[in-house]
Amino acid sequence: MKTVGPWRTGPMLAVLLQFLLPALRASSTWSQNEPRLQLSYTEMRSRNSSAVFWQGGSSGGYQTLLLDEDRGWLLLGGRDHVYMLQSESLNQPMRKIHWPAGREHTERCRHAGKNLSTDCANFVKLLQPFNKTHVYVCGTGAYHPQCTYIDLGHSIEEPAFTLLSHAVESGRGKCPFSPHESFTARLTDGDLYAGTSVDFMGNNAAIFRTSVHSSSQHYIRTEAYHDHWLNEPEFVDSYSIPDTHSLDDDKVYFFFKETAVESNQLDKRIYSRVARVCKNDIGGKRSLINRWSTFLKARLVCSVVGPGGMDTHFDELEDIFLLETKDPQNPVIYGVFSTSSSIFRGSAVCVYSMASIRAAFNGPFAHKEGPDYRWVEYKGRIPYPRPGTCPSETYDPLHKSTRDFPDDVVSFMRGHQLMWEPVVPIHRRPVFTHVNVPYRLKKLVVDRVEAEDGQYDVLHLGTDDGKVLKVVSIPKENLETEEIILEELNVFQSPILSMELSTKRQVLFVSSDKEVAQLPLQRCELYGKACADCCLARDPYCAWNGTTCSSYFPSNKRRARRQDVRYGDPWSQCQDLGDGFEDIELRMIYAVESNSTFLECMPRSPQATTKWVMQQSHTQTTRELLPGEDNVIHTRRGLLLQHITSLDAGLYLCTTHERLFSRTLARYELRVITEPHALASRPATNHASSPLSLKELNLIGVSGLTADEYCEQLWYREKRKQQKLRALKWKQVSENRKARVRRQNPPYELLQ
Ligand SMILES: *[C@@H]1O[C@H](CO)[C@@H](O)[C@H](O)[C@H]1NC(C)=O
Ligand SMILES: *[C@@H]1O[C@H](CO)[C@@H](O)[C@H](O)[C@H]1NC(C)=O
Ligand SMILES: *[C@@H]1O[C@H](CO)[C@@H](O)[C@H](O)[C@H]1NC(C)=O
Ligand SMILES: *[C@@H]1O[C@H](CO)[C@@H](O)[C@H](O)[C@H]1NC(C)=O
Ligand SMILES: CC(=O)N[C@H]1CO[C@H](CO)[C@@H](O)[C@@H]1O
Repeated sequence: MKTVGPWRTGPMLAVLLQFLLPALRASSTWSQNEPRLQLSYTEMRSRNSSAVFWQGGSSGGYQTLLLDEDRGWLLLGGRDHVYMLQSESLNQPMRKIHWPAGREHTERCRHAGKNLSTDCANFVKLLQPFNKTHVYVCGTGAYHPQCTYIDLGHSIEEPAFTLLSHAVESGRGKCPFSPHESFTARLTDGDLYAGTSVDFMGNNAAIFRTSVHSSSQHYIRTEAYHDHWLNEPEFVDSYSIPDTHSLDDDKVYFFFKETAVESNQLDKRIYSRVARVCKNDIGGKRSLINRWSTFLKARLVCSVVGPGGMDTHFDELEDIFLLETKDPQNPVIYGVFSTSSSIFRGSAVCVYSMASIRAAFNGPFAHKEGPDYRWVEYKGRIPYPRPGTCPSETYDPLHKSTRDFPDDVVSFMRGHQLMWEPVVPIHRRPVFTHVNVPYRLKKLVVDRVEAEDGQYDVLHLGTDDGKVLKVVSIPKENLETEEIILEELNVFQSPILSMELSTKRQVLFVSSDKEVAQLPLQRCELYGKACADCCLARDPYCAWNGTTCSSYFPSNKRRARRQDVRYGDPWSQCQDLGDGFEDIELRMIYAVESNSTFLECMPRSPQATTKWVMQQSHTQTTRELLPGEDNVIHTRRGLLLQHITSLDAGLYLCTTHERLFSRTLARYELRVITEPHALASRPATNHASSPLSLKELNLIGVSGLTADEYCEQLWYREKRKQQKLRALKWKQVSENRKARVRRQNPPYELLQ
């Protein structure tokens, strides 16, 4: 879409609209629920967010994290440096290694027109465990990639943490030249599997296997410059996953996006892919020498069905998380995707089973044929052994290695890398969609959490504007899911580049270019001080323990812990639901006729709706104040009454409603003063609430402000005043408490 000339605008627009309209239409029906808890950038840095920030290194470029759960280390790769932090707390002393690029490479990089500070340095892109004592590390080396080992030693307390500078080797095929290139690599059994480019310009990208432990220069790769192998790929992730009980069947899976050869569109379309190779692939004998002879790829689909039956695709893979299960052959694959469109912004999370991925690779091949040379399902003869099968002596003694494959298998592999069937997500739809927001989801980790009523996969999502979202997707009866955004944390002001989850320490590490943050997985106490708040939040990490909302451990005594993730029903969980009302005192408000006043009532959760009920003094009739009535404006923070008349005098009750639960938040008695001087002679009141002063009343009714600005002003004024009064009132409230009748049945009796 970037390169469209004006002459193509017509058809382009048509294509675009055809693609976009169902999505836009659908988006209005998607629930864009508000996060239960939202912490701003400043709040995140206040003490009660319990986040720890690390800016200890000045190098920046923190793209790479490696967590060692057992030894409590967090390795961090930056510009010209590797840091060793303590995963217990980032505040503890750190160690660092300085590993710059060679001077001649820095010079050459600069002469080639690259930027000294953002390009021509050694950006550490890879940190992979090698053996018990060593970590394999690669950096871009000012467009001259290099790799070596870091020796951690045997001691946990006194780690060696030294770079083996004598063992530095070329990083070609292991690490990209550019620090900005998306890249993946996985070290397994002494071999490094990498998706990277091997040239200065980044044009020659491939999936490589290079040997790390031997000095051999041997490598194997995808064919260069053949767009049906790989077409402008952007690599995302890679994993080694066993396929059967036989080691011979072990495969490495790659996740990436690329320009789709098969899409047949006027414009370039990006598709997401999963590809795989056999670990024991050593290439062909007469053909495909040093090339994969088992490389296959399939499209990874993440889409929602629009109202017209047309799918909206989230085509651009951003990140993959592999959730391990008891069965090593069948981890659960989580992917986060975004839309390709620059107009319609949206992201989605889809979940794939290994079974569906294997099904695609065992299904039909795709093939380009026919007079119009289109991609179709291949229906011809498939040679034996089936292309993509790993050679295994037990399976067929004639095929000990890929070099023993018959010629027809090898030549079939040359022309058939793409599978016909795509991989579809579990339940054929995303578990989470997030559209029409000004940011994209970029990173994801998933935590499988034991809750009182079952297991939940909690998603921690990093955005391109520095937020971390915590989301839980709750299955409902009809295969639908309910998506709840539990938290939105504004951690950084720049994109999240990397995330690591420590289940052992129950923290999440996230990095941006300049900083690293350590975030506890829960902030239960911020959901509220009542059992109902805790329960309504539906956070699998949190439960009501009788006194506070605090983190839930399944091992705790069951009865004492109150949690209901599935339904979030306080009636079933919380005993003392009168808690809200007992402390709600009746506040007296005076207003001058024909002026305005504001009654504050702020719901404790953004997911709650507010209702106002009023009992008129004159008539004693009770009615609900509906939005759209003449002189009332409902705002998120309360009720604005304009052009007050004596008919507005009376009792006002604010209740909030969330699913089946409702509670009272505020009660007011509004008295209307017809003559301002009456204020002076007004008899002293015993009431806790003090009336507005004449000066304050003068401020009300100001014109020239928008309703919002006006409310904002009133709200802050009211808030300041309330804070002053609170201390005083509290004393009175406790004195009056005994005398107060406890009401059980809201709402109308509560008005007195
Ligand atoms: C954090 O604590 C401060 C004072 O200790 C308080 O004013 C603020 O409301 C708290 N923030 C949250 C989100 O609870
Ligand atoms: C290099 O990049 C930095 C940061 O983007 C910028 O401030 C600087 O001007 C650039 N230098 C050159 C020589 O382009
Ligand atoms: C780990 O690998 C390094 C680098 O090859 C080697 O020097 C070291 O002896 C190995 N350590 C163990 C425990 O195998
Ligand atoms: C509930 O949790 C809080 C905070 O963790 C703790 O202070 C309190 O003692 C706990 N109460 C009970 C009854 O366990
Ligand atoms: C007593 C009081 O505040 N009166 C004000 C009501 O509003 C008008 C303007 O709308 C002001 O002029 C009054 O002073």
